[in-house]
Amino acid sequence: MRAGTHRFHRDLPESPIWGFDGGLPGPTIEAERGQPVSVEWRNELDGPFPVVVTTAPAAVDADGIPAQCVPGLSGGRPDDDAAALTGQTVVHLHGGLTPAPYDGWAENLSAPGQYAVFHYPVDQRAALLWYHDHVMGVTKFSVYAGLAGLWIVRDDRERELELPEGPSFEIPLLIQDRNFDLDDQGRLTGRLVHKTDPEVMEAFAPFTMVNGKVWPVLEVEPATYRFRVLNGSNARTYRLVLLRDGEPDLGRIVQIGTDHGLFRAPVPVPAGGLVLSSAERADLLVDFSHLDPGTELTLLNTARAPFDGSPSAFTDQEDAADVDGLLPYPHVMRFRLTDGPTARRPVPPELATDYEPPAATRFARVPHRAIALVERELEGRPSMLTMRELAPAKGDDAGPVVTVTDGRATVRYRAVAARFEDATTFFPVLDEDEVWQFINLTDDTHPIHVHLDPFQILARHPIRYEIPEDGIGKRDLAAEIKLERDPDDRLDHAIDDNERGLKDTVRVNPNEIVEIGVRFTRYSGRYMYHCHILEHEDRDMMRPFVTMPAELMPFMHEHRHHMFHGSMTM
Ligand SMILES: [Cu+2]
Repeated sequence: MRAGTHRFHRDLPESPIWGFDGGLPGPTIEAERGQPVSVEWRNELDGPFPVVVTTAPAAVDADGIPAQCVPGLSGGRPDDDAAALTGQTVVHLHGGLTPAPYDGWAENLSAPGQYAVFHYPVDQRAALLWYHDHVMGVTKFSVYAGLAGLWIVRDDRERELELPEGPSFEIPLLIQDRNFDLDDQGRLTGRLVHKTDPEVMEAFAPFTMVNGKVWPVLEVEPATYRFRVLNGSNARTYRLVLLRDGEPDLGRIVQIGTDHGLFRAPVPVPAGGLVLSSAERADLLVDFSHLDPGTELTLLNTARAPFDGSPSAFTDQEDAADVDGLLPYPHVMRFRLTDGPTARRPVPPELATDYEPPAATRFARVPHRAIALVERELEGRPSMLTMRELAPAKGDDAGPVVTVTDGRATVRYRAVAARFEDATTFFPVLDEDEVWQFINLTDDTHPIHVHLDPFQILARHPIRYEIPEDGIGKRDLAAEIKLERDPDDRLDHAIDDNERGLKDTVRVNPNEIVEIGVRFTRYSGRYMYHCHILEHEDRDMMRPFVTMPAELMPFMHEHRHHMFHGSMTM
């Protein structure tokens, strides 16, 4: 990890950045399944922190334009604490089945001049992973400064299917948003700006870049391309629509994989567009054959920010910009057809054979854990977002409780943890199935990422809830949740076809409980799960869990008290 410079657009001056190998994105690492890789992550960062961090004094300017939609500091003061950052790092391989000592625990830091040697077994199916800094409290700044790169795992199954591999027909698309400073004359300086405002604690930057370039053009031949798409933004969720002549042209896209690799069978992308929240991946085959040279296609983002799961309001390209939705420039990139031989590849009808869709019976009687996502508003400071781990309340518990009612049955919970530093309450047993239920009691969609093994999404349930006055305490939580749909709720709470694969990040929408089925394997130790909106993860939507081998559980008996056996909702 080194300081370097990077040109985000040919018309921009060079920007100081921090990057792996001094570049942005970092070098793409390709690894073969079953061939372990060791990386010496050397921290050689120096010089000042390359990003100006600020909070605009007002959410909108005198003309009513949101501060986050324009470059510059919008009258905000540069944050002195961020300017004083010296570059402590710890690298996490997102999606890696990594032993705990090498997983990038957020508090195990390397200072400049120090290094960490991490051993990655790479004993996992082919997938697009990514590595990025994961430092406690300031991941939002170090990833924004450039500390992220791609890691591709290859395996034999993909080769059997003869999927495009490597240049020129397999291309990773790392999508991120960035903002830049202005000089006294109002010209863009290239200096990176991380700007929030009094109403929005996440940075939703106006300029979209792909692989480090703002609004790039990719020349493509009339052939089938494989795009490995990753949303590496701090907070922004994208809903990607491919346009030709201003009309949606999604039919030429087939999705063959997600976070942890191939689906069982290809699926079309959702009619409204491909939704990717922070850290989600999509493996796409796009058929450009039979398009004339010179044809241009545009990739557009139609998702408002902050994202709340609302369906697409997109009608046409001309009015896709939505400044109130913090989307001043919906443009992502363009594809331009060149001359070349037509090379259409058939899409294999059967892809992965190494996993089954989750059977209801498999997960009906296994341990269930419940986590409530809550936002605690604070006077004069940004909100505190936390994940409240819930444990069954005792019958005589008179304290604040969370009740979940499904028809006649009511389950009562008590919040037992809120902040990262609170005592660990989750001790999953290796090689045993579990169900984790994420209960969203906020107005935004949270992409929840679980380290170590992938999971499958079992259900999305619509809910209505009430939180009494002062119901959200520092640790305590009181809420009445009903498993029923609010008549005003516009979300369908469906599991999309392209979410029915092996995932490591799941969108938990407002008014919704998401259930995932997970089984941790192989590695015992201390891991993390968290919201992948980096501004949320840093404050304080992240919690530890400890995986334990079964033979140790008789000696750790009390850890089993924090869960239900069996279902509360199914
Ligand atoms: Cu979040």
